[in-house]
Amino acid sequence: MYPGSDVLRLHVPDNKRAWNLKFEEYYPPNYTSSPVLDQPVWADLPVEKMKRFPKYNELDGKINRKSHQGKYEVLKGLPLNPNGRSGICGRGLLGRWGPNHAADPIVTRWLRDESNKIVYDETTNSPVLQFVAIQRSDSGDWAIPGGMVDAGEMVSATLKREFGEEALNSLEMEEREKSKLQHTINQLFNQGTLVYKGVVDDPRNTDNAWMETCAYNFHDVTGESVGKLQLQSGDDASSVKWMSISSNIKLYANHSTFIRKVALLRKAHW
Ligand code: RP5
Repeated sequence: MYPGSDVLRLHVPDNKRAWNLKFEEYYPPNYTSSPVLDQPVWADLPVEKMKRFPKYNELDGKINRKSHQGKYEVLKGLPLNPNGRSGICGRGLLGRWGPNHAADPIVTRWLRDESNKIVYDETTNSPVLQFVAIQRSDSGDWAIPGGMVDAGEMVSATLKREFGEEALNSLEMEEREKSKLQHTINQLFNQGTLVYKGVVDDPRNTDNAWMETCAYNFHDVTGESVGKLQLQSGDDASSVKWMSISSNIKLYANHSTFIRKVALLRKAHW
């Protein structure tokens, strides 16, 4: 079932997923949700209302329609998901035809005991890393506090903005408090490590609209910077916490694959 709807995806066997594989009986349902059809600023027009097709695979004015995964195909004016058939066409809950760009900040610190010593996992003998996780209010899943890159916005700005809004509730802060926080975030977010760039296996993806992200790790080595901040959920997050990283964590979409990369990078327990 497509999220937030009663539209059922058409089953796509693994051996028919790629667009170049023949699948003659492929007639997926066409669905675009009403919030998207209401034409908010973050959404494109329906194809029938367009004066021209978007400039796919290019920077289209301020809108980035390039994929991190290279050039994608366009069929009869509609872009095709680089990961193949999804069992549904249209845009679903996504605003843009083609890639919908997001950014994911993975903020980490070491798990420490009362005497401030780093905790090691007994089975792997590796230090335990924690990351700031939010609970999404749409699906209830725990996730990285990522968000959409606004038209014309730099990814580095999205990473800070989304972390502030979702994990620290910056939208509801007084100006003075906000600028103090901004300073701490700026310092930590100055040096990030890219851990993933590409399509997200997001439940909202369709044949013609899909999520892509840049996920960066920001590691607070001493635990004295962001590691000490008071977390408070805001915007479209209903909860926030430091989550200990291990192979048992269940997260939204394929976020746990990004977290695994961070664990490997930091030589932490997984
Ligand atoms: C995921 O959706 C991305 O990885 C990012 O975490 C998130 C962005 O969408 P919203 O949280 O803004 O809905 O695909």
